Amino acid sequence: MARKKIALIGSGNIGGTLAHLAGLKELGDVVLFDIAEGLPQGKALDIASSSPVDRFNANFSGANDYSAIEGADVCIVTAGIARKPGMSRDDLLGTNIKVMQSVGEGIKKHAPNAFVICITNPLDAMVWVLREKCGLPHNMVVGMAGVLDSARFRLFLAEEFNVSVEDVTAFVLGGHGDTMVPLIRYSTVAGIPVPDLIKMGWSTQEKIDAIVDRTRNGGAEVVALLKTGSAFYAPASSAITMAEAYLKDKKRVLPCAAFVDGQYGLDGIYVGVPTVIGEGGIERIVEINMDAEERGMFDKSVDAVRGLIDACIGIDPSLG
Ligand code: A3D
Repeated sequence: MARKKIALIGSGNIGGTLAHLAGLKELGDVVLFDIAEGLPQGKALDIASSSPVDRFNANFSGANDYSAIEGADVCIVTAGIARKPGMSRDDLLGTNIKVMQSVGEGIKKHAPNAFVICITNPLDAMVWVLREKCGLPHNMVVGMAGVLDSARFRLFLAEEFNVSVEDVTAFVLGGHGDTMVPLIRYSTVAGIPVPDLIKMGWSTQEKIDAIVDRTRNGGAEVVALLKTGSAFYAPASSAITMAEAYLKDKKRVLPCAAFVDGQYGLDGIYVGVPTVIGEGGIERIVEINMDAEERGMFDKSVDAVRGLIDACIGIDPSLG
């Protein structure tokens, strides 16, 4: 059986980490693509040189021409610019729309059957633009944000409760930004919902509210510390989890920026919702019950995403 082909479009901090993880997990052969000459080739050679040491079998190559991604099974897109301190994700919009144009055309021509995972920010708007530009079916184009946001939420909850991160599940809905909706009611330690843990005296509402706030600002906290860019280890792990769910038909239930059309009363928008990822790409969108307060937060988040999409159409009227 031929190995799967994974194309990484953008070979910066996240792209390089993705390549390394894809190798370590033997998900397939990896092509790194970037507009910067030498960068994808250098990272490909460096990671390939670690394969005899870490004992994994995968071919790595670097390219500056889209023909190299021909026939890819998975494309993970990180091309564009990342945040620096003081920048919001939305500040990236103008530059990254143009990048999505060329990436979309490259995927359309060379990898029309791929499962495409977008990471470029501002995420919910960029995955929408990328889908418009590449024209692939909506179920095959998805944005990575919820896996990362819920991982941050899980980490902070595990630290608060002094339990293993493995036993904490956490739930995050909505857009990837300050309006994201971490849902306490659906977050658990080994099945025990967080509100029950508060009643059991494991924490207080105030402390959990502070954790929700920290989760919403988790990306900015890393940006402020790094000073030269944004988070890349956890974003790469999160996207690899999604790619693996697709390649191995795992039917994982993962929160992703998926195209929602009808569900949640929404009409054709990319936003963070629980999904099932398997060989069919986004096979299902899971519709959960929200109380009035949760729905209010979700609607606010959806409005913020719509605002970004309108801004994209303002910059590139062909998107309208
Ligand atoms: P960085 O290390 O700067 O890498 C980006 C790469 O894209 C660079 O190597 C560029 O040369 C390359 N590039 C620029 N324009 C093009 C183009 N037209 N075609 C191909 N390659 C191009 O950034 P990064 O890897 O740290 O982050 C990548 C993106 O992910 C940024 O937009 C971040 O904001 C975003 N990001 C998203 C999340 C989410 O949770 C959604 C988290 C962290 C970062």
